[in-house]
Amino acid sequence: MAEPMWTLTKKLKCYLLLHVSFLLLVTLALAFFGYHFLNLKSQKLETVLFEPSMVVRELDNQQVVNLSRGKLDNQQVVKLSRLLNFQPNLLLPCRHDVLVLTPWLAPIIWEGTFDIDILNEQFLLQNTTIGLTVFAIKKYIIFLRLFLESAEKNFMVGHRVNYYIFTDQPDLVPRLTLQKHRQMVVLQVRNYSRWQDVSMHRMEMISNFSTQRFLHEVDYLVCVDVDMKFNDHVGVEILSSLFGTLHPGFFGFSRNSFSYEHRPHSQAYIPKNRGDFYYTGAFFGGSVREVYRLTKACHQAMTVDEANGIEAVWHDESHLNKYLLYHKPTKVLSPEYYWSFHMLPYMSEEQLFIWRTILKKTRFITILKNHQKLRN
Ligand code: 48C
Repeated sequence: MAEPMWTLTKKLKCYLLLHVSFLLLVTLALAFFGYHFLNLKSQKLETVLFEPSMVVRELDNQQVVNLSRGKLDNQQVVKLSRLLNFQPNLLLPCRHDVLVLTPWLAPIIWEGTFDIDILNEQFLLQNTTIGLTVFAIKKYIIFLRLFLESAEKNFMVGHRVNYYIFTDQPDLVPRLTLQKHRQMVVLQVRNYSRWQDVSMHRMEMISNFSTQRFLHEVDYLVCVDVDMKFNDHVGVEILSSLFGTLHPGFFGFSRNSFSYEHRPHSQAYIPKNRGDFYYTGAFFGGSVREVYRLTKACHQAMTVDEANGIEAVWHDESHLNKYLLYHKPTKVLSPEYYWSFHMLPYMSEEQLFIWRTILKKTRFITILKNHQKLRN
């Protein structure tokens, strides 16, 4: 039976009212949950944005308490030490007496230019392993014990280190008890009658072993001379993709007096009035990949020179300088990292005064005064 109109209208109004109320409730509910969801999202985003980076994290209060009770591992100790470090002063340069940045924005490492606690934390958290290559061939084997003992005391302390010892006399390599996370790898290699050839073929052997072993075993390579001693801290501050070390004998001199190879038909040729710095062949390094490229290029260049009947004036060191001129190092080590007290008698008063002023550390030092006796 048909319903009176007014009844229908009333029912319609009730239906519409219910429908609108329902929609209103749904809208309110959506608005409520939507607000909280977005709010949570923004909080999460903020956390992610401002969460400490992987590399450096700060300890929470409980960890600080644990530290005071001696319950933290060395990585956490490193982190806490960072909290106690001073804030860098933007208006006060760390060194005003020496250049600390190259024109290509590579840092030049001097005492006072780095905070070792921050750097240790960064490299520890990346579980970095450093390979130290050293050659002890023929009579140079006698330097190995002091070299290794001083490395145990001052080289990359607290980090993972592989000592790669290239020698023709493996039985004479001293067997030291090493710190935790360090190992000694003895690599038997041939010798050469001329000391120049021994020195130059280091590039070939480092490049060969870089692909065979180093690429899979370590993150960085540090390649040094053996007639040396680690006299003070040498740590992760030196690590970068590619680094060279300033030779103290040419420090502050015009590049025209650098002992570059100036004969055009040598592969190590550098024209007069060219050059940035004079780097020593006794201390260089970088990532395995970059050291492989450097040593491979230098070995190839020396092979070409040999075929052309020419030998660069300072052998592998000349080729290293050529390479680093055209492949700029990403970090430069100051003469703190290659110092020879044997040079002092040959220095002028002015030079001695300058060194007394700027040289705050002698970290890696020569221990052989006269090479000739040993080489003949
Ligand atoms: O191991 C040897 N044996 C040699 O007869 C000649 C060089 N060498 C290696 O080459 C040593 O590691 C030397 O330290 C290095 C070349 N460097 C020197 O002779 C001086 N430090 C300049």
